[in-house]
Amino acid sequence: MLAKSSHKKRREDSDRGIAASGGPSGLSTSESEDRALALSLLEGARLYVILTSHLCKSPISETARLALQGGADILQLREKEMSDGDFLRLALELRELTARMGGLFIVNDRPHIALESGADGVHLGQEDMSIGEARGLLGRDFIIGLSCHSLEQARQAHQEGADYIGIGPIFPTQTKVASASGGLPSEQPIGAEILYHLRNFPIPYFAIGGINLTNLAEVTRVGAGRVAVCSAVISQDDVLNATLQLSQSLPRGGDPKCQIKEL
Ligand code: TZP
Ligand code: MG
Repeated sequence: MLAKSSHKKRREDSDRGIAASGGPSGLSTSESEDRALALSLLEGARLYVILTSHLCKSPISETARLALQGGADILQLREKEMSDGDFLRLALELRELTARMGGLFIVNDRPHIALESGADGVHLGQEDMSIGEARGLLGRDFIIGLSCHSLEQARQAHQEGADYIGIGPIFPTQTKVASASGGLPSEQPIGAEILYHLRNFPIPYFAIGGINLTNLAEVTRVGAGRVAVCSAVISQDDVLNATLQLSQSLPRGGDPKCQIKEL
């Protein structure tokens, strides 16, 4: 987790209307340290859990607590329908929880709430604002992640300065419901093979979409040592055990690509 003082400082800077990129040089010493710390936590992260209230079987904060206890490294708050006010209240709660228990906290879609809540970063989709725009609002210290659905989008995300990507959906997922017209491209499963082609990708990539304990080996065997899950954790009766099992099945320490098998 980032030092509480750094979360607090970001909120204060934001209250004064100072983007986190700081002064004319863009990076003050402490902000550089914050970024280095955030990136090292991101590098070490293996299990990324996405929280959406209506998919949780228990209250979302309890689900979040159990997920962290079970070994989740990153929590993302993803609420498509919620008002900004309710989202902010929840984000502040999750910020406090992740800071206390250890874990990065990422806000889906709403950069202003990422700033306001002192989150560690924001996660954007292909249809959201650009990485450059988000960076301008949030500054260098914030982690910016992007959802990608192809190798081309992945390379582009890296070029544009994303800190990590989510790549998927790898498997069919009920969490992103396909539209009646057969689903948007971003909702069609793309299969695990793409992960093999990402094995030397320069920034962390999280395999996402329909991943659970049963099919986890299909992604780890092609080098994806980082996964993002929603229903496999938050919709389970026993969130703690579900998280523990996933977390313990992912390689910890060293290079997550160490398990790669040739296709
Ligand atoms: N982006 C691609 S698939 C997906 C998102 C947000 C949903 C992941 O949910 P689940 O339940 O792990 O399939
Ligand atoms: Mg989005």
